[in-house]
Amino acid sequence: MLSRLDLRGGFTADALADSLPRAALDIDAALTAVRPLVADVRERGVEALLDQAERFDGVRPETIEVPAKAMTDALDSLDRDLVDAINLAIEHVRIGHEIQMPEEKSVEIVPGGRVTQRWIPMRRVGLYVPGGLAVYPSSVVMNAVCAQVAGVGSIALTSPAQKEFGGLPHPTILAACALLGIDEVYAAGGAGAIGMFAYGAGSCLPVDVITGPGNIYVAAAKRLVLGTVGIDSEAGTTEIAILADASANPRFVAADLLSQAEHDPAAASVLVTDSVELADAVDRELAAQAQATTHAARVREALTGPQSGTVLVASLDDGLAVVNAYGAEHLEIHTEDAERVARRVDNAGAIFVGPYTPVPAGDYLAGSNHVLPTGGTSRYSSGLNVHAFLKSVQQVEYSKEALEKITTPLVTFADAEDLPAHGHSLQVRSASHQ
Ligand code: HSO
Ligand code: ZN
Repeated sequence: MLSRLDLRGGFTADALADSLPRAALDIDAALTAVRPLVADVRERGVEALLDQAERFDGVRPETIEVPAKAMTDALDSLDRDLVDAINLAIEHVRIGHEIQMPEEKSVEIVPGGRVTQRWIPMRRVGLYVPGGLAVYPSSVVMNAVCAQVAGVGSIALTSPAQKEFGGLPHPTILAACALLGIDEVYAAGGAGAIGMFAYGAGSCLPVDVITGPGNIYVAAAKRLVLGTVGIDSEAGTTEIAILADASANPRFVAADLLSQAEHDPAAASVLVTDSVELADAVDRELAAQAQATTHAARVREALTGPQSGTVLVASLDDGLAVVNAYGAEHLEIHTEDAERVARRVDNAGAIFVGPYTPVPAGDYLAGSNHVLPTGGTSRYSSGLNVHAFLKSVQQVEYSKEALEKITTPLVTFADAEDLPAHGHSLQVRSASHQ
């Protein structure tokens, strides 16, 4: 079922990244499309947002502000088992993110001269939650809990207006907000909503950081406003790679490849293995499981698309080179001694170790975050974590005696850069230079 790339004859590290299955994204075209939408919101504020909702979501909300009652109503009518599941996710994700909080550290550089590393939460953040095909209350949890654990004081959330809900965001999104205690919620989606967060519109004041997944237009709009605000890493169409050897269970492997294919016809499912027998068995399983699954058409399109496939390698070492070059959003390890193998992975949004840690566990309840870098960007960026909502400040304090100790070398340094006034600012304080 999956196409095959046979690298058992070997490969060169340089050519590897380009030869692997990967979706092509035209972010430049998206940037051109979203530029006027963001500019319009910057100029006309709420009116522009309402116009864009009418045009793209097919409904013109009465206002962009979601009333508190809409959120409590949504929670009241939510299935109780789902309420329990969301609450469990909140609890697990909170615990999983609390360990990310950095500690303030302080060091004495010279006696009486100290540098302290402080961590300060962002004052105000904007969380984007997509609508449309994908309505994910789990993404509300991932974004909001992370911001709350970081200690952000002001959290706003936006999600597209839905026609069938009278111009409000989807009720499960609103119910999740109620459970999380998020009361500033907007009915606005797409690039315009990113403009709203960056520049403010109506009662929505500008934020300092925007996070959250979205389609390519949302991603492009976030790139556009970067500099005015901070953004998290780009979380695009979902990807799963699985590194497996002959010991893997093909039913598990197939089920996991299929689970992410269910998100989107453009989703990528990639198997990397040194076992042809396993690859064949996974193909057989995929064919059977894909037929029986609810979103069969979408799954089939994703699994047979050019972004998905099996990569055959000569050895586990080669498999590791392949997964490190690919840098998947999600990487599962189904090998002997999986934990040791996982430690050799440098590039992945998140790593799922062993046969009983499927990606969907992390999508909802494992306690990790599911907003993860896609498209190979795990090379240089991380999954959503508290650092997206924190900044560090170095606080510096020297005593008279400590400053005296660095005066002479500093003056030498400053003179070498032809900046004598720098040296002078120390000399005026120095007993030995007066
Ligand atoms: N796998 C998606 C997240 C998600 N799955 C939400 C289910 N709901 C991207 O990591
Ligand atoms: Zn998922």
